[in-house]
This record gives sequence, C-alpha cells and structure tokens, in this order.
Amino acid sequence: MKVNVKMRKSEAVPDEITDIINSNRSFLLTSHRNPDGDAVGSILAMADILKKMKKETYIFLEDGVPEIYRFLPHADEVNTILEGNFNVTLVMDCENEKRVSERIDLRRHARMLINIDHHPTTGSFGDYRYIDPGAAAVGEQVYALARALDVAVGRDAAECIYVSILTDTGSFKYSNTTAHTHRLAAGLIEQGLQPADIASRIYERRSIDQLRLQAAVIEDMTVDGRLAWSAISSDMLEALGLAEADFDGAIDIVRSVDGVEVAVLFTQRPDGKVKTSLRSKSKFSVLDAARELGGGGHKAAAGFLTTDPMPVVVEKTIRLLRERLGQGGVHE
Ligand SMILES: [Mn+2]
Repeated sequence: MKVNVKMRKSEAVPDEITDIINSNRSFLLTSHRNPDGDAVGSILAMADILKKMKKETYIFLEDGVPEIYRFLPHADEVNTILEGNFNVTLVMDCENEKRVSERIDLRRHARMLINIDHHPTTGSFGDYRYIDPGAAAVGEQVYALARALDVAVGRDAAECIYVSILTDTGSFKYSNTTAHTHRLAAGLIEQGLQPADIASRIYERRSIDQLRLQAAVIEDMTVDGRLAWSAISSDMLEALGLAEADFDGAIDIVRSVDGVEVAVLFTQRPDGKVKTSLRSKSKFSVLDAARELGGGGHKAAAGFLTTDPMPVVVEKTIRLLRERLGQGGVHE
C-alpha cells in the first residue's frame, strides 16, 4: 500500500547567517505589530539561544506581548520602545519592515538586517535572508538555527518554539502541519514542557466578553455555499471593551462551518481601518485574493488592511472570492 506522506521541503540555514551571528556581539530582535504566538515565540526562543552564546539581546515589539503569552520565558524582557544601537537586527515572521512599526526606521539602529521568515510573500528586504515557506512556523526555523549554531535547545527555548508552532498550526490542525512538525514538537516536549498546561494557558483563558464576541461573530455570519463571512464593527468591540488582540479564534468559528472552504472575518479597528482575515481549509489559495486586495500571507491564511468603509470592503472581497471559487479556482 502506498502511503502518501506530505514531505516538507526545508531550506537550509544560509552559512552567511550563522557566520554573522557568530561574529557579532549585539542583536536587536523584532517582529510585527499585533504579534501572534509565532512572532512572540520565535523572537523569545531566538533571544534565549543568543544569550546562551553570550550575546547581548534587545527585544522590541511595538505592541508588547499579548497577555496570553506573558508566561513565556524572556517575555518580561520585551521592550515597547526602541533605543540604542546594535550590530545586527533580526526581523522574524514579518513580511515587510513596515509591519514592525510605521514610524521607526530600523536601519538607524543596526548596520545589518537579517530577515527570517516563512511567508511565501515575504519581501526582498534584509541584507541577508533565511526564508523557508515550508516551515509551519518561524519557530521551526529558530530550531534549525540553533542546530546550525551548535547551541542546545533547552527547556526555555523549547517552550517558546512549541508555542510558535502550536499557534501557527492552529493546534496542529492546519495544512502546514507535517510529520516534521510533529517530530520537532515531540523533541521539544522531551525537554520537559507540559503540552496540556501550555494549551490551557493559551486557549482556556477566555473572558466572558471574548465569548460574547464569538456569539456576535456567529450572529452576523453569512454562509453562502463554500464561502462564509462575518463582520465585527468597532462599536461592537467598544461595547465589549475588547482590543484587536482579543480576536484570535474568532475566524476559526467561521472556518469550522461544515461545507465551508473559505472563511472571512472583517474587523473594524478603532482607527476605522478594516482588517480582513482570510482562511482556506481546501486547496483553494486565499493568498492570491489577499494579494489582489493589497495584502499577503500564506495559501491557507492571509489578510489585508484597508481604509475603505466596511460595506465596501465586504462587497469587494466577497465578489472576488465568489468569482474565484466559481471559476474552478479549486484544484484537487
Ligand atoms: Mn508565522
């Protein structure tokens, strides 16, 4: 019997990147605003590895660490202001420099910039790049970096890498989950971390208002064949006292509907901009649509941000997706 195993094509860590890390002393580590588990987990794991190499580290996240990830080792070392000069900047899990900050010029803080990412759409920024679209999370790449640098991944780094993989694979549910992902996770668990404890800290600490938001997402949802969408207005958020960071999981409700292949969640932020999140659970790529609408991401998870009013964004997005789904956009 032929077993169809999804193989992971991995990109090797470029030699010049290990050389640069070995030969420099101080590092700025950063990732995108509104950071997710991969952004936080991968930079904290990388910081842990650099510390083991006796390097100086400065961690910067403009929006800080979301509450649910604050239990991670080194989370208390994250700065929300950027000060100082460093030899090298490592930008992780970030498609472009602008996503780090709209107002900061990273170039003024270090003479060299390295881009470490797994987004297939990642820009050509960075003096050196380690891009691996086959990696389920940048955390996987940090693990590969540790090996290339000959640094043992201890319990602390393992916990951070585990969280980055857990969250970017939707708890090992999404199509980026491979045998390699599980093997790597098993190795991390062997460092002594408790998967049930970590899952509980991340997924079972919802407030009643977050659950009410989920109810609102269901209430507003439209299911149209293989497509489903829901919209959250800024008024709704304000009424519930929630910030943008509280929405992780809301899109999964839309995605979980039987028969739905493409899920869309429109979120109006306090500044009026509409953030659109797209998810696919089939071979249909939401990345093309996201790109056409000015965003990026992955084939199964993408998004874009616009200043258009909500009704316009919804109309434009749904029309495009209907077209794509109806034109035989699904390839088996
Ligand atoms: Mn990621």
